[in-house]
Amino acid sequence: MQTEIPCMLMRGGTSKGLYFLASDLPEDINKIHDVLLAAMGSPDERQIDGVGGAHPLTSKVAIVSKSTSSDADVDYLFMQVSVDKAEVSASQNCGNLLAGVGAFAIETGLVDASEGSTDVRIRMLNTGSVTTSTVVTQSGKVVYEGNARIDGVPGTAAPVNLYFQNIAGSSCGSLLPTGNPVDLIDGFRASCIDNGMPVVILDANEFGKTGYESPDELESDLPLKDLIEAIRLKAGALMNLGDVSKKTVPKMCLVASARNGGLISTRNFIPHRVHEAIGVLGAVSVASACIIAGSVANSVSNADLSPGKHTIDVEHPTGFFTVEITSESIAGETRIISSALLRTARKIMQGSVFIPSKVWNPN
Ligand code: NQM
Repeated sequence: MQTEIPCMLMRGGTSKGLYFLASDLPEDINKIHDVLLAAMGSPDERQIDGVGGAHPLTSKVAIVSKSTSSDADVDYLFMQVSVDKAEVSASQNCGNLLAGVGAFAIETGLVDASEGSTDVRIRMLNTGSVTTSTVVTQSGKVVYEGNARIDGVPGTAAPVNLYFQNIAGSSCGSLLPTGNPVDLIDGFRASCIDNGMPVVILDANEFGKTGYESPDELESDLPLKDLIEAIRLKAGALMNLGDVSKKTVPKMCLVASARNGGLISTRNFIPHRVHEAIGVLGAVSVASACIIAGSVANSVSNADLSPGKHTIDVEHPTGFFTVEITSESIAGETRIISSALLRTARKIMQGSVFIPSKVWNPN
């Protein structure tokens, strides 16, 4: 016997995952974990017995429901399903899967489509922040085709515009959770920042790296990975995240001078595999760090520190991620007001995922 659960497989930005209505899943969180592990085929390096794509970027889940809050239309809970471990974590947001949430909400009737475009206000339950996602819609339906292009995804698609306000300290309590633009951890300069995603920014050169290595090259450097993980565990505690040994945050970002016309070059450990591009809120945090005096990102990029609107091109292994950041300066301290960026998303499959009924049998 198998249990059949309705869902959609969608690409959100440069990631891919299953999108569920919360009402189609169990209420108990531990049961939800079991269901998601079975749906994705974890734990198994190949995820051969499920729909997971054998990489953290394709082993993601969005759980969506009508919002219980008056400032949002829908609630979105993000779950990272480990590939090779029986672990499911809600310790982080995911801005890439977020790009598909507006479309999913319209497709499932949680939000009515307007003519031309529809603004969907999404509460990210992982941190409580609200974002506005603008989705192209026509005649009551989501439009997926269009001319928008994002690096890391072949071809073009309809644009999804994401707008974030007041997301500083969403997981750690403040933009600079250690109180400093730079700390020394294990002898390395580290900028700990949270503007939507806790990220530790490190200068690649201090680790004997150019910062332009491929994800494969960095992943096969085991001493480097051990060194970065040791710093991560210490940084997690300093960033008010507690013991992060089983959490997917903070992310670890090696930065170097831009070399393709952007402002800064990045390689991101998320936290154990290396991203083929960069996460959405990860990019927002790195871009924010660029305009903070004294940070590693600022010294490497030499960014303009003046308050106002900055368009920041963050380079990554497969191109650029452009973030528009608006900041102000209060008593000499930089405050990030909002950020805006472009993503695309696409419904790939709609149907049911089947899991063994011994995992969950609602009947
Ligand atoms: O930072 C990968 C992704 C992400 C997260 C990760 C993301 C974000 O690319 O908002 O999108 O860092 O785990 O999906």
